[in-house]
Amino acid sequence: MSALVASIKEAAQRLGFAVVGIASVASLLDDDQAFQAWCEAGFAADMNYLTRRTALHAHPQRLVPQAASIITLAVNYYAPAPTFQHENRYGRVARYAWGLDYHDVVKARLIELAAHLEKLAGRKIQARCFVDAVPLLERAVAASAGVGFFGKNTNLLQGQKGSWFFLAEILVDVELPADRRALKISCGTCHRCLDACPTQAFAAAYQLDSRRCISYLTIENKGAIPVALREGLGEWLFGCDVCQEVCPFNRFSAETAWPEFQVQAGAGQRLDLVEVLALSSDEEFRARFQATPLRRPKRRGLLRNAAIVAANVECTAAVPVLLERVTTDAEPLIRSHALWALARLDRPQARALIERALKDADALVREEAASLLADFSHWL
Ligand code: B12
Ligand code: SF4
Ligand code: SF4
Repeated sequence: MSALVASIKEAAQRLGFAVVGIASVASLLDDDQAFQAWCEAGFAADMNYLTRRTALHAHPQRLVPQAASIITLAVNYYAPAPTFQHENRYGRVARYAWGLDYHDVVKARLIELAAHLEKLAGRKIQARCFVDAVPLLERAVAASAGVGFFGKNTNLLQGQKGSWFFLAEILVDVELPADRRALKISCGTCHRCLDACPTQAFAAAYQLDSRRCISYLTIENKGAIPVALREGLGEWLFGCDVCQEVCPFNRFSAETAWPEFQVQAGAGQRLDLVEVLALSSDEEFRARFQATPLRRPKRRGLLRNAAIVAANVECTAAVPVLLERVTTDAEPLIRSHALWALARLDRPQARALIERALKDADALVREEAASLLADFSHWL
């Protein structure tokens, strides 16, 4: 290892990065093929930011032409918490979103690390700092430098530390010797994650069909959640951790050193569904979830999810607020999902509202009502 790389790694570890590697900027040809095939199969669902510029993702130098090396980093976000219980009242938040928004938190420390590198290099450098949501196969870049290996659940895993970590990169115009891929380590014959997925989202090992993944459905998806998948969401209000929770590599996860990812720093592990469903304006929503990843699906997306989870966990305390959403909410997405939830929690009240919803101004609500009416005729 060169003295410069050793100093970079030391500085990164001081700043709280759990693993640091140096990756080459060369195109990742096998990953390119896998990525193109994945998009063509429709597995990217409607995430246009993935399918819009497919020529970039596996080619770091197309993304940042002046880049000569990539510093690839892992940030442990594993925070301790009691076992989740829904108590007919709470929805569950995926672990990565318990604390503050990692985009902002991690980026700040990447910038510090880049400034340090500039001092070490003894000249002005060009450095671009990325965390998620960038047209780059972050896992493939990290894997190429031995930061982890691909699990069958498609997450990047580390043999000793599991998969509860974010990935981040600094693309620099400084030439650094690249690390090698880690020693051969793999899932072997294990297939727990593939079996445990509540919505059968794995088309095969290493291939996730986002259209069925709860993480996609509750966070990235802007529209309705398909009726056939709603029960499969179970208690998951935001994201999903099932395929990581069952993974044997996660048995020995160590606690994060970043206070920003502790449960009390942000929205936490669970949310009161009645409280979420009572958020009646975008301003209230933004104030409640400021600086956390839960802002991503906006009020309309989070309340859509909350309505489904309320029905799934039999949260009868939510009936009054669901009635209010169905009758007064300006968002058709919320009105339609609240109606679906009411039909499960309070059939007599829902019956009357379905008649009304058949004449709703919005087609989404009318369709939901018509499909519920058809269900009702089966139940009667
Ligand atoms: C789009 C996206 C999603 C989508 C699609 C997920 C997916 N599997 O692609 C959705 C919304 C579903 C999602 C969910 C989650 N995401 Co996400 N997501 C992304 C994003 C923005 C792009 C991923 C991408 O390019 N996918 C395209 C496909 C083709 O890539 P891939 O699945 O990695 O496929 C590779 C391998 O399968 C491999 N491969 C193919 N065949 C084979 C065969 C063998 C034998 C092997 C070894 C490999 C292999 O080649 C492919 C190309 O490299 C990245 C950030 C980024 N820019 O990379 C974060 C990222 C992947 N997500 C992340 C996280 C934390 C999550 C969630 C855990 C959040 C949650 N708890 O709800 C879940 C996990 C779900 C899961 N099982 O993957 C982290 C993952 C960190 C880690 N340790 O791996 C990332 C890296 C963000 C970050 N910077 O930290 N995500
Ligand atoms: S995040 Fe949940 S829904 Fe998505 S693949 Fe993993 S277990 Fe399945
Ligand atoms: S659960 Fe098993 S198959 Fe899935 S990622 Fe973990 S080790 Fe691999």
